[in-house]
Amino acid sequence: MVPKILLVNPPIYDFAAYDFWLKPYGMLSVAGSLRSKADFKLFDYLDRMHAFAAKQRQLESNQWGRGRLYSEQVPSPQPLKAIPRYFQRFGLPRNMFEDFLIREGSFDFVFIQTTMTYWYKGVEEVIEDIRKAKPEAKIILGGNYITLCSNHAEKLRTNFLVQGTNLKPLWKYLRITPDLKQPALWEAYDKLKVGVMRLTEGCPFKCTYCSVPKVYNKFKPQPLERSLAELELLHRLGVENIAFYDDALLFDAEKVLIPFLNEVVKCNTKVNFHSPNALNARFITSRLAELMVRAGFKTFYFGFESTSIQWQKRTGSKVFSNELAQAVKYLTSAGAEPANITAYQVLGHPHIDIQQLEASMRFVNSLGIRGMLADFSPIPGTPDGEYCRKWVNMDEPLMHNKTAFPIILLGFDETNRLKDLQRHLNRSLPDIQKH
Ligand code: B12
Ligand code: SF4
Repeated sequence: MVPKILLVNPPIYDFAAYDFWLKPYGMLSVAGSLRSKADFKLFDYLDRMHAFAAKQRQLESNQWGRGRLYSEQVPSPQPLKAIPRYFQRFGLPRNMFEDFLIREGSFDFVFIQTTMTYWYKGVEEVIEDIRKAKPEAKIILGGNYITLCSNHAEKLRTNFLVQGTNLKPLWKYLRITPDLKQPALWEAYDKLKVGVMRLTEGCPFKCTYCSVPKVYNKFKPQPLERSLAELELLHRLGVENIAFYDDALLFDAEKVLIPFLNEVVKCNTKVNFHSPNALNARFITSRLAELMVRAGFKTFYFGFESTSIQWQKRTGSKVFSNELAQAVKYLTSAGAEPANITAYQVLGHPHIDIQQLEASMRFVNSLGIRGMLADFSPIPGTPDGEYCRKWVNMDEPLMHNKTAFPIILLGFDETNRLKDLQRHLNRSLPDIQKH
């Protein structure tokens, strides 16, 4: 008899959340390695294809498969009481999970996905419900919150924590030999329109605000066959939009992205690709831009952050202004729509004094593309996150909240002023008015 494993993607407790191609990819990848060696059930609180969400018009997907999540207002937790924004619980109602647990038989193991460190309240809720309904089940957590806040997570009532990316202790605990060539367990969804892929792991840069350099040993591509098998599976299941979760999708493109996209073109696979997790403009060449557009890339998100050379040098020299301008030129010449190109800029970074944020916003606007302010989340264990202990208690993960930190650093009025300016700049773009 194979073990029964329940997979849960928890609800989100936050001031804001939006289904920006959100999928529990870490957990689905682990489950994929156990395909046919365990009997799986999935409960994804954020699944907008679920019958409850699918019948609500305000939760409908836009043309690229993104959309609003069902939400209910809840009281702000004590540490965030001073933030003048409504706190909410995003995801399917709690009683639906309770009913699901009553309907289902027993489970040997429950896997719970953790994502942002400041989303742990949703994880606590799921643990509480499982402990009540299925006391026999062994609860296993993995993902970003467990990895970055292991001391905090150890206080939860779990049986096993998977910290970082070494899964050997997990296989030993489960007593199952995995098949690491398998793609993620996408068939666990009854209906699927959006999928996620990752062609690489890690990043060669060392930005001072980012946890990736510490968590992943080094940049490592996935085998091409595994990526193609995952694409084939997603396509077969009816997926129309695929978001890449890579941290450095364009790095070593000759060996990774280009061979993958050449196969996509050769097989004439029709899906829309998206890059919400920020591309590095430095690596876009005219040939790569042309191939990306031809293979089906529709939206392009660049991690830009600042025009200030001083700020860029101090935080890791990931990309400079001329490189962004060049990338935009290559992409638009290849046929990408300027309205679908966005540059992220971090808002509320502790070195904002040298960031020249307004000038950076205007520079992005001058390129004819959208700007998006990415609220800064201080991450424990990173140089910039540790520096933020000056302002917040970093041992309380709720204080890593991205809506909260810029307000704490800059004040409510200044944060709103910069956000209004960004909206105003975006509205001034001719192409964007049409969309
Ligand atoms: C994809 C991604 C996003 C996606 C959404 C992801 C999602 N589902 O919610 C998008 C682009 C929307 C996004 C947005 C943001 N993100 Co982000 N994102 C990521 C990224 C690249 C991957 C996260 C992920 O899905 N990991 C799961 C898989 C893909 O990782 P993995 O290594 O293969 O996982 C292995 C193990 O960890 C383990 N595992 C993982 N999960 C599980 C689960 C179980 C049960 C088990 C057993 C094992 C296991 O097994 C896996 C296989 O080896 C991470 C960086 C990273 N590389 O992890 C940042 C990261 C999580 N994001 C981060 C940040 C800062 C943000 C933003 C705040 C940026 C901004 N200012 O706008 C926003 C916040 C959005 C919000 N609403 O609050 C930070 C974390 C911040 C924090 N305090 O927690 C990270 C760590 C990057 C960084 N800068 O350091 N993000
Ligand atoms: S380039 Fe991106 S993923 Fe890499 S270290 Fe910098 S912020 Fe992190």
